[in-house]
Amino acid sequence: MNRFTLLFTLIALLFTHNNAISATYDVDMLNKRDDGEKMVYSEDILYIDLNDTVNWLTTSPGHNVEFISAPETADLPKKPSKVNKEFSYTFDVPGIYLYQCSPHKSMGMIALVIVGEDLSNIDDIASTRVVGKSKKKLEALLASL
Ligand SMILES: [Cu+2]
Repeated sequence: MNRFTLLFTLIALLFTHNNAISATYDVDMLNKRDDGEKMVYSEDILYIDLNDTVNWLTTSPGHNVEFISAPETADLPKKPSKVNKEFSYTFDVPGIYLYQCSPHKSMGMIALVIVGEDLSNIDDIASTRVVGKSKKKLEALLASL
């Protein structure tokens, strides 16, 4: 291996290593969003890479995170997160995740996380039972994908 090959290999390793570092995203749980929507997460649809982490922040009081549909092999929390508590989850299975706020699930407080640009479980998501205003919202979110 000559000096240039070594240098190239080191740069390539560094690049690969940097790409392997996963990202962390914040989602605000809100009573009102800048666009006027009430009882809403800051991101209706959040696109992330595999092994990225999402933190849901208690920016407004009274909200939580309850996963209601996800890729089959995803190891999800057994219970909804506690209301008024920050919650974090690392997504290590690709696909679409649908979650809602337990207290405001009928007010359209649902959102999607899409991991690794994988839409393969979209039919499961589309047939998930949501309530009240969340029905139309889910349709609109899926139509926008
Ligand atoms: Cu809520």
